[in-house]
Amino acid sequence: MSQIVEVKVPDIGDFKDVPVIEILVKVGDRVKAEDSLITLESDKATMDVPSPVSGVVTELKVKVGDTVAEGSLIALVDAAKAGAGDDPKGVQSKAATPAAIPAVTSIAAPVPATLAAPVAVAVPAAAAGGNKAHASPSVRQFARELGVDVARVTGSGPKGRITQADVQAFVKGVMSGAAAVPSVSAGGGLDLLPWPKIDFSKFGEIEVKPLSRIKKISGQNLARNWAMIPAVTYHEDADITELEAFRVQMNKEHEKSGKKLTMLAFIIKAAVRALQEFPEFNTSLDGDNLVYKKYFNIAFAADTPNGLVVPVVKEADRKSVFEIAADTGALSKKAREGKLGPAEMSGACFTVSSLGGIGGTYFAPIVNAPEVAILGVNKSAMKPVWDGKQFVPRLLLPLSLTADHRVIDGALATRFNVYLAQLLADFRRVIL
Ligand code: CAO
Repeated sequence: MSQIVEVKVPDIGDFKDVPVIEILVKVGDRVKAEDSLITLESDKATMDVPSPVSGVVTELKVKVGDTVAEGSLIALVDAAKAGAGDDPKGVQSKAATPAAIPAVTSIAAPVPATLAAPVAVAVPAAAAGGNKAHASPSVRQFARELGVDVARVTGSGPKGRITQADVQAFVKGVMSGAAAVPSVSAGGGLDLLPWPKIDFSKFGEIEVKPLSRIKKISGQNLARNWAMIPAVTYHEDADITELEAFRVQMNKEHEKSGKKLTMLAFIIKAAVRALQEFPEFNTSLDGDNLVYKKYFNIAFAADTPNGLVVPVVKEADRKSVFEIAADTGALSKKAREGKLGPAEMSGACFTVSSLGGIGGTYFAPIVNAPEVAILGVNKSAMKPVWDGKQFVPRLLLPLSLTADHRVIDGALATRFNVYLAQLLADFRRVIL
């Protein structure tokens, strides 16, 4: 037996032709008394119309964009289908009108399985300018329950209004390290599929080892940076024939002192000069602002038995190449011993990731947010270079610069790369 209840717009004051801006349920949804069904927006306020009874929505009489007034029929709810424990209040009359529209109502909308428990999403505060997000009271309440600042959510509804689906998509995006990246389907979030769950033992023998702590932390950072930064990698070769000869000569001269110059130290020194020449590379995005740094701390990726860490050479602009080499040597040793402190891994402006001691030709490093660029370096190799008359053997160092396209355009990135290659080709330019 069904017990159909007509849900009508209650007394909303003197308003006529109030647009329906959001439908919060669909036919077949089970609702509890006081659950919001639709959202209306007058010139003055946004209001939710709750269901007066528990039951199942059997018909929706309005759609987004329709206009309603007091008494307009918005939905039919079958109160006979109220679940056990629900109180089918107000079922006596066939046509039920909610007593009033609460300013903020709570909805029991289904939350994706992965978010079954409210999740505190660590989202930075809204940028200066305050919360101008358009969202109905129920959506705001829903966002609050999930710990989401609605100002960070991109709305896909009419006039950019934030819907419940937008909040869910945003949370999914944050959980997957990709907050608020627009999607082609829903307009928010990445709509990612869950990670494939496969029983590999079905196919052969396996051994399961937990990820190291460093891998877990760096993995989360890398996933966020890869998903959130529209990055492009630019390649260049630097002719380091003379520089390498100079480095070898210097190391011979300083053999007894125990001092050693590395190519990495020269690259860091040259990178500082390039950052000074191209200040956009020494910045970080902060909302709609770009923070220009007047200091030059250069991080470098260090491969350790426990995973990748990124120690920082502080004030590299004030250090000689010998001092930088001593710093990278000491920091690499500490990194391999797992003894780096947080202060030694923070405050970087730009990162150099050198695989030169191993090999490779080129690669595409991931920007180390909130920096805006990273330089990848591979193994130098002797190659024939045309000098206008003949091919001559030159030592070429492959450079791979990845830059955040929100801050750095391709032309600027290429200018930076060309300049950096010039510095390495003739290191006297660094002191100019
Ligand atoms: N081309 C050719 N040879 C190079 C070179 C280059 N670009 N860079 C270094 N080498 C040589 C060095 O000269 C050294 O040889 P010598 O002892 O004869 O001088 C040898 O390779 C070993 O160098 P190294 O890599 O141990 O030392 P480094 O100072 O160049 O680098 C460090 C230090 C910490 C950057 C490096 O040990 C390291 O960990 N690299 C890996 C970084 C990494 O994993 N990046 C990827 C991040 S993204 O996943």
